[in-house]
Amino acid sequence: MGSTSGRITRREFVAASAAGVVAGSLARATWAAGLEQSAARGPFRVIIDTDPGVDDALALLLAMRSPELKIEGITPVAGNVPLELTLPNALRMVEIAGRTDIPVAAGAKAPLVRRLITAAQVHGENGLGGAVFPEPTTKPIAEPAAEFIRNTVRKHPGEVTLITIGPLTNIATALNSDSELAGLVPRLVMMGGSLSGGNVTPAAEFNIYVDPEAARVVFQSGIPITMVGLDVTRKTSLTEDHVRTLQAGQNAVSQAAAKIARNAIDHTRAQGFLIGPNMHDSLALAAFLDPSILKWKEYYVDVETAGELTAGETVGYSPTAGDDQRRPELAKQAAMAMQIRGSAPTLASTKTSAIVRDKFVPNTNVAVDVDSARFFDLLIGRLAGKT
Ligand SMILES: [Ca+2]
Repeated sequence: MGSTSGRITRREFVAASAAGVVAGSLARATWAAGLEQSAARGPFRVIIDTDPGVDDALALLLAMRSPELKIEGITPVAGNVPLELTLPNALRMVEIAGRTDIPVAAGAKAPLVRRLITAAQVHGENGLGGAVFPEPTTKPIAEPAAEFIRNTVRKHPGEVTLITIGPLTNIATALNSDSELAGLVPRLVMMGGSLSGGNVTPAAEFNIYVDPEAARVVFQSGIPITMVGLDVTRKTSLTEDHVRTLQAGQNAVSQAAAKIARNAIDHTRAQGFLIGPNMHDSLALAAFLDPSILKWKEYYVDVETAGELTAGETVGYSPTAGDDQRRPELAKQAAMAMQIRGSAPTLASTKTSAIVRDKFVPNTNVAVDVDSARFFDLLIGRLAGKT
């Protein structure tokens, strides 16, 4: 959808983004249909951007056990713990899965413009909840993550889905380096955001909180986005039964997953929580593998970057959310006329209007409900090697 040569102007970019949203609706339809036929169509090319991270580790193992995926590469980023840990943790996972054929490219050490805030209190000092695995012997490729993402997308235009389960720094860096790149990405599936309150602050989910400016680049890029946020991941909880099933699995992936899961549950319990840890990142993978596990609703989503308390909040606009229902014959008309409104301009600002966009155009398919039992059947079944 972008112009084919040279830098594009702001006007062209806006036009391309609008076209991208329309193309995105089509892509969404073919995406879901395509997955049903995936056995016949062969695997989907994906890049997994990640900050392992306890649930990242399980998500990576799930991905590497999923024949629907052709994993072009894994791109660790700083997030749950610093890059000095997320990079070797990603390498450990490819070694455990026997998938050292998958390139791992080192990503950003820090967010675009902010200091790195980690979640070591949740993921343990080593990022894997204290589960210890040997030092990896596999090395990352020489190409940095953002370059790897750009080159891989350019090599297979329209084919590489980005699955992001960490802060979006690597993706934003790739998009900022190449104004046509967004138009070549068919879809980005993220664990991130929330339309029902945050987990790091009352407003923000961790992945968006860490690098809100990067998240904003992604949401405004025109790439059709699938958002699997706290609205649904909070409804997943790992149990003792899941761990027992993993422990019974007679393969390296199952045993490693059991060890990570065991530590994660113990850690959660030690903190006094009544239910096991949420499987945030694996649910994003599952959403790509089988979208029918979740329920979806289209929103225009943007990211708060200016707030002193709310940076990283994902704000979802929908003509059918919030307002009282109208008579059906007026509802469609009102939806078409709905403007995207931001905060009122201050007296000191040169802006005079609160209107951000003239008209509602969805950019994100947001997961709003999940069948948790079906999700765990997929996750635990594949990790344990039963399916
Ligand atoms: Ca993560």
